[in-house]
Amino acid sequence: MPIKKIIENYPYIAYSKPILEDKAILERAKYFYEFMDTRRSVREFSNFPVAREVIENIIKTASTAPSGAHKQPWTFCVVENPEIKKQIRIAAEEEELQSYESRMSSEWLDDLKPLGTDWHKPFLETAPYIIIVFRRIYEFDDEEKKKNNYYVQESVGLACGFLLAAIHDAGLVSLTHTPSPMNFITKILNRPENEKPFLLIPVGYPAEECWVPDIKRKELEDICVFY
Ligand code: IYR
Repeated sequence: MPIKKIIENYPYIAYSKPILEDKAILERAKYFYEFMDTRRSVREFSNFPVAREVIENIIKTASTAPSGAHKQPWTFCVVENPEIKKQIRIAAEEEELQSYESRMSSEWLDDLKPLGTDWHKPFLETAPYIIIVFRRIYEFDDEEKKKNNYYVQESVGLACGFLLAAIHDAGLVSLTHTPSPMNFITKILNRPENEKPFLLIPVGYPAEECWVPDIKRKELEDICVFY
């Protein structure tokens, strides 16, 4: 079999993966589930440094996610500069203070109580990096004409999932943080109009003493139906 061919004028490459035995497939599936089940959102970070190359590889993994028409409609801004981290913390805490004090419903606040969140966001300065994920709504073609991307929300969500898995795989921890509204980020990082902030993800090592809520995950029967 050839490894390359042209189909309808477009280049294709043969896709092949080693075929595993049933037992090996099951072992890997179980192992990966058990590994991913140890991932937790962490709010207490160490300031211990992480090599930039680690972050670069994690982001390359995120960018392997599928996306609408393979447009890869995402930009990952990595903030390591302490001054910029501080500006982000101040602006995020200003919004969060208002959210917690007046914008969020009492039902919402009650739902968050077991997670112990509040408007203080020290991790935005403590973590060695904040990865800020932007969704790119449109691009400019060669004639400077706007071209919309497709399924941007879904695509960027998938890339963030890959990103969190890669962070966990590297032995680091993260938090999916969504200060609301998030337009301050666009201004601080001076991002172009076609990019909208999607998620702030502090990344680093957990603090030496790090506590996470004792949450339980839903059972398979409660999340899955076979037909
Ligand atoms: N964005 C706020 C509030 C918040 C909302 C939900 I839903 C969470 O799961 C966690 C927090 C914050 O980051 O504190």
